[in-house]
Amino acid sequence: MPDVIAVIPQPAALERTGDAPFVLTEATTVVAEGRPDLIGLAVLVADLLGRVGGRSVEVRYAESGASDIVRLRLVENLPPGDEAYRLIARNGRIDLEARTPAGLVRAVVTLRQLIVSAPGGVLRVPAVRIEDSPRYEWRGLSVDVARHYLPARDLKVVIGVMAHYKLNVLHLHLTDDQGWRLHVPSRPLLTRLSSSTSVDGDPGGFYSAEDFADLVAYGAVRGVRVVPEIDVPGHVNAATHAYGELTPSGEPTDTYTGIEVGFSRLHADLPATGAFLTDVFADVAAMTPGDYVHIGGDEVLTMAADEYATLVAAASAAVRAAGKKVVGWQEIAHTPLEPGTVVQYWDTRVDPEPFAAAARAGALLLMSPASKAYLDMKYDASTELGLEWAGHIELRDAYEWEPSTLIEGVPADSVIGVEAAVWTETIRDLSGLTQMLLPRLAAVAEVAWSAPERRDWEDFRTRVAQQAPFWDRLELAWTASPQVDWP
Ligand code: TNX
Repeated sequence: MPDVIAVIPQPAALERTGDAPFVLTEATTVVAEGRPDLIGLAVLVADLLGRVGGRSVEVRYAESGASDIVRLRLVENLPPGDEAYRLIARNGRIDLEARTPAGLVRAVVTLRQLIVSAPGGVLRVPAVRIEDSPRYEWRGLSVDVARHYLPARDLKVVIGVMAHYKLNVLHLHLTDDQGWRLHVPSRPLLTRLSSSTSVDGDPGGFYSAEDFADLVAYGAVRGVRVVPEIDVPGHVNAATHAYGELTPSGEPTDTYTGIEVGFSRLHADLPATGAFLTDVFADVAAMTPGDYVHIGGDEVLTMAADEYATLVAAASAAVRAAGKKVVGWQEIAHTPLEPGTVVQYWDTRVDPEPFAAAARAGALLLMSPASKAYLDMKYDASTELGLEWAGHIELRDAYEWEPSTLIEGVPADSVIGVEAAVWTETIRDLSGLTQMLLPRLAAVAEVAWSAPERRDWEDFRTRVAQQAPFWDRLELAWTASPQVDWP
């Protein structure tokens, strides 16, 4: 019987070549050109092969010997895009080719998923030829670290899981009513006074500038960019608790550890508000090497439309002045937007026309439909954690949906990508988080990466079953959805 091939997300093209498989031996070495950006990656590949093989694998920086090698190479003859790659495995050698180091990272995780342990402890890679590139350039996961704080070491585990499924954007919801999680140099009281709280009186915490830079670097090596979200002009109780000047009375608000939404707000007519937005977004932009900063904009239930538009415009202007592009939750589509602004769609219960209008005006849509991609929704009524306001999301629900036709009147080429989201009102730690993410994150990742004609539920079901040993090896908690025959 041929070795099982179970790559997620499904590659654009994968063929078995019929050659003998590659066998990982004592003599296997990784070969790469000695460029700084390839050296780090070569070390990562060697480490990975060494870890699955239980022995150390060496790296060499010049072509020598044509056998027992895993070769990393930058080439041009590939489908367009930074993330396209080719993987050719056969007896004696594996070639990983891409246009950029980011593309090689995608090839490396595919290789990792192709390794099978055959009887006798032999590790092999079936002889295949894969040519692959993503459908969407934005394949994200949003994590709410405000309702419950998650230490940076846990976020690194999340980044590892994301990279394994070729997701490339970690969106961090860093601020909300319950806590402020990022140190902002110009407003030090935000973390000094508002970081120690979480939902239900659970412990809080925050990321220092160094923690954040370290996380960004950890993601960069794995092809994952960080998009920070500072949620305004609602969801701001942590800010108004730290700075009373942001409230009409001048008095700070009390801490909040419940899970209601929509009650807190900034005020456009207070003198401190403009400076707050300018300084905070300038600081956050300066900490962010990526192109995007998220301004929130969701669920402001106690504000007139014109004041909301004024505050969204002020936050957006601050982000743009700092050289970044703006992302906001779908409510910002009701305000005038600059072309290139990313509108993150989540609430499917509303009129689609404002999104169609925003797209006509040059906005891009990021698809996070709550009923498919909100991975804090319960799988079914028996799920211990999670909420239910957008319904239950079983694995198949997270898999079978089509981003390009989701919003009536929004053309396919206005869709920049797909993002899963996990809100943490009921999730207090990494184990809770991965129970909600796995296996559903793998499903959303395939929606984001694979062409629609390459997606097939029955086929996905059998591939996702093969992921369980990997999650177990990493000691990640996951949910045994009854829709899959787990091994
Ligand atoms: C809606 S979606 C929210 C969050 C909640 C989430 C719970 C969005 C932009 N806002 O504030 O945490 O539902 O599922």
